[in-house]
Amino acid sequence: MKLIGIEEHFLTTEIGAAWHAIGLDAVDPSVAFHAGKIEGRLLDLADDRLALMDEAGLDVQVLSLTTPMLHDLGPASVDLARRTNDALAAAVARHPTRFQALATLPVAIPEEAALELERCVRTLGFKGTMLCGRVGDRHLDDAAFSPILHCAESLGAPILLHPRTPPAAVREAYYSGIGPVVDAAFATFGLGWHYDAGIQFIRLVLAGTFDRMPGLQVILGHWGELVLFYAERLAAMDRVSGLDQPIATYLRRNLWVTASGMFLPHYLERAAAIVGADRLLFSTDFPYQYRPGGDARRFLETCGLDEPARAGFAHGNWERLTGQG
Ligand code: GRE
Ligand code: ZN
Repeated sequence: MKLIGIEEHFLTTEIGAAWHAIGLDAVDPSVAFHAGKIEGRLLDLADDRLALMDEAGLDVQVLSLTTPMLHDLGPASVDLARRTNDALAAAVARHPTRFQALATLPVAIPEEAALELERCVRTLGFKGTMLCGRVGDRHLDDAAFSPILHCAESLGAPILLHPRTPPAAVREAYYSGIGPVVDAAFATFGLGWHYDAGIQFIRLVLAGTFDRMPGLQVILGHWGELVLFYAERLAAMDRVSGLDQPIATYLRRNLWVTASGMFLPHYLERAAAIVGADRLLFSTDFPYQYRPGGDARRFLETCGLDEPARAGFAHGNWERLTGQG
């Protein structure tokens, strides 16, 4: 059975250098997570990556830039995004059966970002885009970003809404004072990232984004970035939300959920109960969750879904979402 991973990351030396040039390593601990062996794996878009995919049993990687993307890079990100997307398109062209692509956007300049998304999907054949939530102190539901969301909706291009490190004031208030190393982990992969991404999605719902753009499709990683677990509490806001639909409706109509390398059948079961098994997408979150021994393929085989749902999870749901095949 064909297995497609839809959250699989890369980095370029140019973007790594641009992060360092603005001192992002001092502000965002996630930059340090991309160093050493991980960096080597992020930078490679050729044989080494293909060998690790073979080992994991992954046929296709849908490639996206790693966090925090270009969110902090300002106007320079316009040209940087174009160069990054062109380089990614060349890698996909070299291995068209093994790689697909999500666009890297200059989100801080939303009109340019919308144009670049259109170029990537229409001209380069990309399948959608990834965004890392807020840009500076503006959340994704800010009217400034509506050109990007409208463009994604009209192209039928999904948005993978990825975690990023919470803003400094939130880190200071909630994720500090235990010890520098633990604080950084707590604010990022330990918990902070996941609240951040989940909250960005719920903000889009509550701001009426999906009433204005009923066709917009968003993907959350890590089985729904915490918010799905609390679907019943979220639904209690229906009485006050003023939205066209109950919140549960947006979860079944506008949301898709991916594994991000968390190979846990109970999480899958919970996500399927909320969004539907036909909205589950496979991913390994390469290279961060890479473990030797072929566990990606093994999870597919032991995940508890029946055969048709398993085929959807492995490839069919992604192909349907992105109009392939
Ligand atoms: C991710 O992209 O999900 C990620 C990182 C760095 C460390 C762990 C992780 O970017 O899951
Ligand atoms: Zn990721």
